[in-house]
Amino acid sequence: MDVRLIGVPLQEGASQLGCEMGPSALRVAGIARALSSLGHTVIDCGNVAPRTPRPLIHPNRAIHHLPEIAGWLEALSDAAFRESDGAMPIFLGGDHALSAGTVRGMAARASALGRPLFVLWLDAHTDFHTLDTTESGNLHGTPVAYFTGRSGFSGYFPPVPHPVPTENVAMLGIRSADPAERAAIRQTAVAVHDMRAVDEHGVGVLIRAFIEKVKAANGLLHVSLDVDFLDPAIAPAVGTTVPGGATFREAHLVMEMLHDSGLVSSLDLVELNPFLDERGRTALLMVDLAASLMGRSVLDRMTRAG
Ligand code: HAR
Ligand code: MN
Ligand code: MN
Ligand code: MN
Repeated sequence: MDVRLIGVPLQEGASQLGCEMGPSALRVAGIARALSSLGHTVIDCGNVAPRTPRPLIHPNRAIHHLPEIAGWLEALSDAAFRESDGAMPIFLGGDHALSAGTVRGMAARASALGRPLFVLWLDAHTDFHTLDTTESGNLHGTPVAYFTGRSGFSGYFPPVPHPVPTENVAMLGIRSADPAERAAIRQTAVAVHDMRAVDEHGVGVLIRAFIEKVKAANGLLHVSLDVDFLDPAIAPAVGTTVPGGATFREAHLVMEMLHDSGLVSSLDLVELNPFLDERGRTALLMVDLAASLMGRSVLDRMTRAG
């Protein structure tokens, strides 16, 4: 497979500084080597540069860095569309606000191919705030509401010509949602699998059902992996840790099943804050998970560890 690595040194969507270093840490952790050793052709496209911000003032005064994020989204959407032409883009984040742009671009790609886009959101958080409902004002809490076409973004973020239908979105690992997000998401068809569902059914059952749905619709599948999907004990390098996350085994199983499905068109690796890491272990784990998604088997992993 042709793989394109696209660095997104965006940090203004999060409250804590440091995600800007995420693309470098993923590169240092060996993402290009890990994927090319699996037989993929890997091109590192370097980092995306944001558009020059234009002044934007929103009545919700809590919002931080609205002009900067809006400038990123146009550039990211273009990059996603361009680099998904016969290739698989992997976005090296960068905070989760970047997914507003990458999913917008992939939705344009899916539309050009005449296929529906599906999104798997692996996260502790639902990221379903609108510009009106966010109380923290941190825009990494808004991408899913944006790319599913909720109102309240127009005039601020780029228009959404191809909103992802909410029935095409599944979330896994959820254990933190603000009251406004809960109320809004209940009105939608988003499949929200929280950690209770994971405990009760296991990730295998939940992921298999979603994969079957994507397969039946001949869809493209965009996967968005937030570091805080993982338990903080194995992935400390994130500004918004929430206890009780996915284990090493659960996360790898998800990646392996996604690989077997052959449906994944694009991937975000987001929220890695190397400033908070311990000797690079979170960056290495994210690379390891990306390699599982791209076809590394358990036997390969055992060989490497041994
Ligand atoms: N819902 C909270 C807020 O809007 C926390 C959002 C945190 N988001 C991320 N990405 N870390 O999932 O502030
Ligand atoms: Mn700030
Ligand atoms: Mn997130
Ligand atoms: Mn999160």
